[in-house]
Amino acid sequence: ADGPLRVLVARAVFPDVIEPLRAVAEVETTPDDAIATPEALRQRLADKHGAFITGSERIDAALLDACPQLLVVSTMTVGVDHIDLAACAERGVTVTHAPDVLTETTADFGFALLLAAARQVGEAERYLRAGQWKKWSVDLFAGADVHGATLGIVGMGRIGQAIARRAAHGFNMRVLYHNRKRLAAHLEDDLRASYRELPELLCESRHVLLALPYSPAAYHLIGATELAQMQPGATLVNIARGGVVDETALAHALHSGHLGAAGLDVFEGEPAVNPALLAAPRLVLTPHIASSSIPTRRAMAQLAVDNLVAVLQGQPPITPVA
Ligand code: 8YV
Repeated sequence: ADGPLRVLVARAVFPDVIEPLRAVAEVETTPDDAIATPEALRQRLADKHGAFITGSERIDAALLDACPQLLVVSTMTVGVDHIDLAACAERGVTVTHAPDVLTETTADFGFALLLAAARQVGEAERYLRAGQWKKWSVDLFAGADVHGATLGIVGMGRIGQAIARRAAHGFNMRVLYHNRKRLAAHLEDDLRASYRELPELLCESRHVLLALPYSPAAYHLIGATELAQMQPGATLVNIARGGVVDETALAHALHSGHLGAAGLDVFEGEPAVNPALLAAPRLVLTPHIASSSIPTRRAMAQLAVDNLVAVLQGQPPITPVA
């Protein structure tokens, strides 16, 4: 490219992590609210060669056509469902993401949501804060056990496997999994996990945790039919993407009492949350924070920066999207 390379950092991110970018490009940083609309992103990105984005910025064909100099899009997320990969490939735009660095932190949070849902941590805390705790009783917030129960994991990638390890080795759980591809036998042995088709997994599991990447094929993978296949009193946890679950059907399954509890970190219209979910009982809701520990968010940003620096210097990306 002629003249200096230019990079947009589309979010307020750790300034010290961004700093090395300045050695290879002119860096435009943006306050968090500056790119609230696709039009604002398009304007800021129009003359750039590189983009540092998060899961909130949508990269589609129309945007790419407005950014003819763009060489590389680096997202600090593992999920890439916000990026039109085919449109990037057609235009020769390299796409990198941030796998591995968030796996353990995200798996921790999957367990946090599972435990919080099964043991009604959110509702119990609200009850106490509301001054409703007048006496102890035997069945006060009596929930389901997590340890020793059967956990069904849908999506056995890096994060699913990290959850399986915690479940089998730390909580003595029986682990079932469903995945597009079966794992190698030695990996199944190591994880103590057994493959199931989705309907069998749903009906055999006390707790079901969703950790699959989003694709159009995963849209409402868990709907009314699948919820009905789950055990009475079962728990559903979603740390994947909101679109995987039919939220209205989930709210029904909680209201009817068929489902024991649920925990959601992701929502179809996030940051807007379906009012049916807000009104549903025994449901723990968090604002897409499964990867949000300080060290991990720094590591995600660092990897996104390292990828940008590599590509802008003409080197191969460290973690390209396959
Ligand atoms: C992000 C995520 O925090 O990496 C992912 O795919 O979902 C999270 O780690 C989220 O996308 C916000 O940018």
